[in-house]
Amino acid sequence: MVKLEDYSSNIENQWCPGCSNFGILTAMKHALLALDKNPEEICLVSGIGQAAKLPHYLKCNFFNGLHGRALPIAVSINIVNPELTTIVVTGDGDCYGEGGNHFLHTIRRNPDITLIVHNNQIYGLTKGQASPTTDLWDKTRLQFEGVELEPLLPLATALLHGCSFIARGYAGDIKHLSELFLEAIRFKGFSYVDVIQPCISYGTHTASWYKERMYKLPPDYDFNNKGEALVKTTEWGEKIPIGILYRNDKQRRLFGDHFKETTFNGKLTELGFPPHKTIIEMMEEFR
Ligand SMILES: Cc1ncc(C[n+]2csc(CCOP(=O)(O)OP(=O)(O)O)c2C)c(N)n1
Ligand code: SF4
Ligand SMILES: [Mg+2]
Repeated sequence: MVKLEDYSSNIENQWCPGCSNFGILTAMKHALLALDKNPEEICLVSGIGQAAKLPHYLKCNFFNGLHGRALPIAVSINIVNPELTTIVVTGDGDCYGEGGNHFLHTIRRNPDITLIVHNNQIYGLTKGQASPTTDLWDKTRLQFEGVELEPLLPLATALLHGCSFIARGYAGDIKHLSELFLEAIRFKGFSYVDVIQPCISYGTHTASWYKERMYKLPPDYDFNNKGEALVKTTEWGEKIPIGILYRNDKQRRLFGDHFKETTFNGKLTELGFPPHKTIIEMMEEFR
């Protein structure tokens, strides 16, 4: 039986005191505890940013790579070793800006991984430039006359590209958030949770701004209905829905299934590298 302490890392935390990222970290630990998996069965993958530091503060396998590039790494990890529970932890800049292309194409691939985006609507680590989700005309430390771009609607984008599990949580509601994480991780296929994460140092909105607008989707909301989900995933501003916005229970084909059916149906890690030839033998073929 796993205990909460099993996931505790002794790396010194670099987040601002009082940052809402701490709530996400606690929610993640509780979700992993409820999964009852040992730390060695989990792999967290991140890029660069405040959000991307989360794997440092949790004891399990992790890969901390380049800005915006967490998703392709996670897809590869999942293909090579599908037994690892692979979770990407990223920020709104990392995922929707620098990594925006990977966001779209990973949804199309449908690998069996979970994506968690700490959405503080700002570039936190680099001290407050606008991100793809900063609201229109919000003033930042760089865009001091206001942001003149319409914000991206990432949840609606995910829905339109076939993502089968789409949720939004709030970093301040740890119980609800850990339940969303648990459902997302258990979901077979690409699952995606965008987390409202107020940045108290550089964010354009306070925690109260979010609290006044957020509401939990009612129990009679039908998250299997794509039409209703389109309405909810585009709702932002006066009202902000949280909960599972969309779930497609008709399982889509997983990325890698075709390869398993036609080429190799085992764990790639068992093949070793290179699979059949040495690198020198392979290079000889190109001479
Ligand atoms: C290729 C590249 N471009 C830019 C940067 C600088 N940079 C580091 S973190 C960051 C923004 C991170 O924002 P976000 O993903 O929203 O994370 P947060 O810090 O807000 O959690 C940027 C632009 C970088 N490290 N690499
Ligand atoms: S800059 Fe914002 S997101 Fe980053 S640690 Fe500080 S409060 Fe948190
Ligand atoms: Mg951010």
